[in-house]
Amino acid sequence: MIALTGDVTLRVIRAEDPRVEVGTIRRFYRHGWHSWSPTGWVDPGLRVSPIPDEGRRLGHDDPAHAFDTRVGGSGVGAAVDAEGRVWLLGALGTDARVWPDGSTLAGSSRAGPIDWCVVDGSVEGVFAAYAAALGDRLGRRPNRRVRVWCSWYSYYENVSQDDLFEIIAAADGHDFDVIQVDDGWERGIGDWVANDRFPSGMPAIADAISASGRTPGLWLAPYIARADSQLVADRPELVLRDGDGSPVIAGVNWGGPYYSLDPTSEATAAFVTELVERVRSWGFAYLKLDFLYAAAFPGEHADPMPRELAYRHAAQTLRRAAGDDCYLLACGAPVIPSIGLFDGIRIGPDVAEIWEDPELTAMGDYSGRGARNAIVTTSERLWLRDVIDTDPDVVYFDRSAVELDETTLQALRDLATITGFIGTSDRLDELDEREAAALDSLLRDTPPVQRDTWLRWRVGDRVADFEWAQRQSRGSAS
Ligand code: 9PG
Repeated sequence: MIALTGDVTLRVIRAEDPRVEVGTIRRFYRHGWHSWSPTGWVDPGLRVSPIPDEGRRLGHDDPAHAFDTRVGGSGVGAAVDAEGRVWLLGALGTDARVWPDGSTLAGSSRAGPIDWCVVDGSVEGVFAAYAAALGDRLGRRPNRRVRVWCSWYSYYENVSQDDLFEIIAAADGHDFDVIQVDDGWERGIGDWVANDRFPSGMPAIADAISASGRTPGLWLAPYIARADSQLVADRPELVLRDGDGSPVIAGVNWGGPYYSLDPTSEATAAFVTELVERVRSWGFAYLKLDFLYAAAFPGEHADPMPRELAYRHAAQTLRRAAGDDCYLLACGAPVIPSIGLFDGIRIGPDVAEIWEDPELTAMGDYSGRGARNAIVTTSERLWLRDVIDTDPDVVYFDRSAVELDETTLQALRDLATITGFIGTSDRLDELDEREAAALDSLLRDTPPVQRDTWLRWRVGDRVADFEWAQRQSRGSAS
């Protein structure tokens, strides 16, 4: 099939190991595996070093390529040739990898022969054509403008019901659609019952949010469980195992390792279905489903299948259990396999009150918290907004709570306007008048948004250029 739209030529080929002859490859578009994984245009000869810290390494990018020394990407890759023409090789199936190999773009799929898009033309044109093809193949959910208050970036894991009741009151007069309780409400990762800071129980929180006219939102990490959770003690059969029968560790956080649950086992599907139905019955209609990459980890599946196909099963289980009218935001999620099943997806690492964490930068980990990592990865993934809602993570308005300069805060606001996914975590009653006005203007105004070049946008009458963030010492990564 060959389609020509404007300046773009698109072919669909079926192959297990496609090769696209480019000629001299000047730049390579490396697409990170999941929400937090580094993404962007890099030197094709870039040497990458494994992240030395094992816990960080596990949550950083595709574990099957954690020790690669050459650059490669997940699902899609692109190259700029000597004349400035862009060539894109992008999977229309799962389990695909693309990397620069001499004068070619090389691909392979662990799922066997799959369909691939081969597109050439302008950079905006090739990504738009690929996004359209992905939507046709994997499905599209309605595109929505989302205005959400989320508890994470002010309260973190200490959030309490009293904090929520205060925020619900303080949100009065601000145009939020969703108030979302993040990590910190649960007894433990895997043990999805309200903890002591929520003595009234989660239905009371959902009721209070609903009564204020907003959609109640809740954070869950349904496909992981902490090693020391009650779930792992009671239901060890849910845990994904490796070839030796040991639990698969998907990462280290919350002070210890957490395991993947086997997304292909009927027992896990029943557990996840019951969990999602339960939180839906509490009244939550917006779910931030986090650490989903764990459902695409390698392991001995109960029903053997390629691991991103297993992830797609997990996504289907979540959608079926939540129902069509529940907003599902995927986070820490393999990006391409999330299309069509989730309403939105986080497309970068966590924003933070700091520009970067020097310790993470020193180990070459650009998937960690920090405004720089979030701005760089998100601005390189904006092509996805054609096919799925894209969440750039929160904007800060309370200047006293952050170490970020005005340029950075403006970039976060611009990314929110461009994506139409507007989030904040600020303690609303601590905003001064000017800060509250800035929040309201972001929530209410819909200035026209237009793309000038890959990283330069027009937002109303302003230019939003994300190039400067790239130049702020991301080492050799971009
Ligand atoms: C809650 C948070 C917030 C946030 C998510 C996600 O690598 N790590 O250890 C790691 C920890 C937390 C994290 C990302 C990576 O953040 O993106 O918005 O919901 O979980 O725990």
